[in-house]
Amino acid sequence: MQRAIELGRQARYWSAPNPPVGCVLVRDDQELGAGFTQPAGQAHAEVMALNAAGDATGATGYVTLEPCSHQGQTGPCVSALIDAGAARVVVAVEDPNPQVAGRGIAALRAAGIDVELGEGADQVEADLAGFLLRMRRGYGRITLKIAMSLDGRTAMASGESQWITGEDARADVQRLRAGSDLMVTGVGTVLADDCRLTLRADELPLDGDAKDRALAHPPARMVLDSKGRTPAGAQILEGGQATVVTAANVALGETVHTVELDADAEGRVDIGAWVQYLGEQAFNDIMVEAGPTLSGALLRGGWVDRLIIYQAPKLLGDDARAMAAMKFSALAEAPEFEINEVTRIGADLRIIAAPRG
Ligand code: AOF
Ligand code: ZN
Repeated sequence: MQRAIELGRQARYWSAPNPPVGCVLVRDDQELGAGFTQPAGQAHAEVMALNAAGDATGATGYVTLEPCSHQGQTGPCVSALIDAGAARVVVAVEDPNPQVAGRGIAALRAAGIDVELGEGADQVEADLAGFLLRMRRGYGRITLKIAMSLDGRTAMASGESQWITGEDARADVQRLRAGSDLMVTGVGTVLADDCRLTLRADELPLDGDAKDRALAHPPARMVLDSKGRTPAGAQILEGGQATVVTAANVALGETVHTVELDADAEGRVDIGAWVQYLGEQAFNDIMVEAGPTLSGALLRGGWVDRLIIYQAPKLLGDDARAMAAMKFSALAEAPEFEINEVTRIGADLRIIAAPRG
């Protein structure tokens, strides 16, 4: 299973919206074949492993996610495993996709195959978090990434913010972007930084095949821009790939992919409507890199599943901008987080936290 988990991780930069699954086929302690999920619409992990194995009669299959039972863009993996003569299948996590949801395991058992569930489940729950959340609640994982100073500031009063953190932290962000399906920012950041939210081949700290897979499947990009203020010449619009989400009928030009969603009481894009749209678009991992307005709206509304903070050993002073527009009058109102990981990245710290409770 550990090897299947490692294989699944090799699919993480390119399988979306399909989850990155790994599979190993074993007989008499010999590996017969192994594989991981190919890009959407192509072979699943089990099919890759079966193709590599040739004959799998009497084999045990280790799979990180319950094999699919449905005819999707590819044929059901359970049929492939049954036809190949597998004797036993060890599954880490049940697939919450309503088209599968236990039916894969039931079909294997009905065909006389022994099925074990749960080995490696904790690791796979973490690796497939975005996909599993989307299937269980309707939209994927929302990660908010912030680069800040030791005193919690994210830009000077002038808006200057390039760069607070060092080169290593920025390279780490490139890797996080590669593992996301969608990058999101607010129009304020587009106006202040003219950000692109792209992957940069020369800055991406991956090698060989992993780098090729990441660059072949870069994340989609999106600007939340309620009133349609994104300038026609903004770098993020170059190439016509980015989506601009507005809360009003605004014309941004024929080449700009614009989506109009419901407005909230303040005339801003309603976050609930936006999140529903993200679910419809099947994004598993959504990463937000934004200024205090959008970051504040997401944090205040409790929409952030994961906070990734890069903290640089600098002090920007109290004229500098806070990470999120929020006001509380008592300590009891302050949102609380649990820190899951602290890592040194070059001269900076990376803190990964999740809302408490
Ligand atoms: C598997 N093995 O490696 C993966 C699975 O549209 P399709 O046919 O590609 O099916 C996509 C669904 O299949 C996806 O939503 C998820 O439920 C499952 N992913 N299943 O047996 C795999 N990646
Ligand atoms: Zn499948």
